[in-house]
Amino acid sequence: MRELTAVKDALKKHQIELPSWAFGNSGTRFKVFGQPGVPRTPFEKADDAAQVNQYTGAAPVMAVHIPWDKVDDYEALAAHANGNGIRIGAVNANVFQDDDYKLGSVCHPDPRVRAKARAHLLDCVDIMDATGSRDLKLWFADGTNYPGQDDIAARQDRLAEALAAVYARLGAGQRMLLEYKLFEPAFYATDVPDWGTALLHCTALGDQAQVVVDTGHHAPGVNIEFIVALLLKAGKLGGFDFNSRFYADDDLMVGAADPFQLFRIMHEVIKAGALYPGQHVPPSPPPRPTEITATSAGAQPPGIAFMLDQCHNIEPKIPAQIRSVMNVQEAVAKALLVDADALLAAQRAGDVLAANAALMDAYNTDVRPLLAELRAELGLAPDPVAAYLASGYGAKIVSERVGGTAAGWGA
Ligand code: RM4
Ligand code: MN
Repeated sequence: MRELTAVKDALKKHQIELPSWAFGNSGTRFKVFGQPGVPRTPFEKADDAAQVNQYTGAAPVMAVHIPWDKVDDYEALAAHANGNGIRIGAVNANVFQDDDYKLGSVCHPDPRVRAKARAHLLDCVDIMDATGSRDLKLWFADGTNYPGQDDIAARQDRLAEALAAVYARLGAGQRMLLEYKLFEPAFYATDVPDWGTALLHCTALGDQAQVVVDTGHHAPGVNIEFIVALLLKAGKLGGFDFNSRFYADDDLMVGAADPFQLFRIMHEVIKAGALYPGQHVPPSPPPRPTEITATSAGAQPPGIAFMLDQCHNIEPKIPAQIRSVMNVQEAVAKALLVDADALLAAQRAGDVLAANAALMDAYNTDVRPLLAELRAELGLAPDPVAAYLASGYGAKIVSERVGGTAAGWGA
């Protein structure tokens, strides 16, 4: 087991990014059950996100989704967030909720629709400039439902053309994060269905383009940590959209369905020294002559965005976000506890059981007392959910947020 002070120090440097949309109403295609007190504006979403950060001390960033978080003055939104101790994170483009996008956005057969989608993506970069955001996150609902509906290869060319135009607009220090998803809303062929497709596009674009792994966007049984390990090696892992799934893209709380998978993912991140900029890299086997090495970047550059992408359809939203942050922290703490020397020695000796035990010993450790200690060191309550519930904030927003239109994407 690693020294506990080092584990706590690493945890203190690890930051989690919250999705603004988690605080608004959401639902399934069958029904949105509205909750009292949900934000009416992006400013109120930032207030709620700040609560999550206040009680966890680990989530000082809020991603926005445009146009769900459209405001007249983005600098004012960023200043409001800053005043609450958080900052604006990834700007998520939305080119999937307009009638024009019935057959796609940047891959649409009609150049007029493609131009409209591209203009929106460029507007999102303007918003990044105004808010100081580093990341443009792109997820496309593009795809086809029937064989022959459109030309698969031509759609890839249209996608590449749009991505190149937007990439050229990025400023220094800004990144384009491309997210893949197996299916939905398209059912026959999705235009960015997997990490291979995303990686091909990002590699063609350059160092400022990286892949986002949304943990809910794979077929059941896919080994996500394998994908993570390979993207890290290639210097192309830009971020995560964390959530849990039992069936498809369920967007449930991260760590709820499969905390062991989350641990395995974080183990790969920590091995690659990518938990936070400057993370100490544990020992690893010496490289072999044929080793797959990073592309142009040379190594995984610092700064993976550890984002949540979740919806809280039936549970209260702010405590659900707090719980999610805690779940990530528990996985990180366990992964930090892996005895890297023992693991490496067992692997080199071909000792299957000892190697597996090195991982399982860490995973089976109850890290909750350690995290409570960490919070005490940061001047926080040991149980963030209980502290939030006792604060009265939930009742306050229910009584204050009357009138206006509750935020949400509808269904
Ligand atoms: C997509 C994808 C994106 C998210 C939208 C709402 O499935 O996960 O990241 O922004 O949903
Ligand atoms: Mn996502």
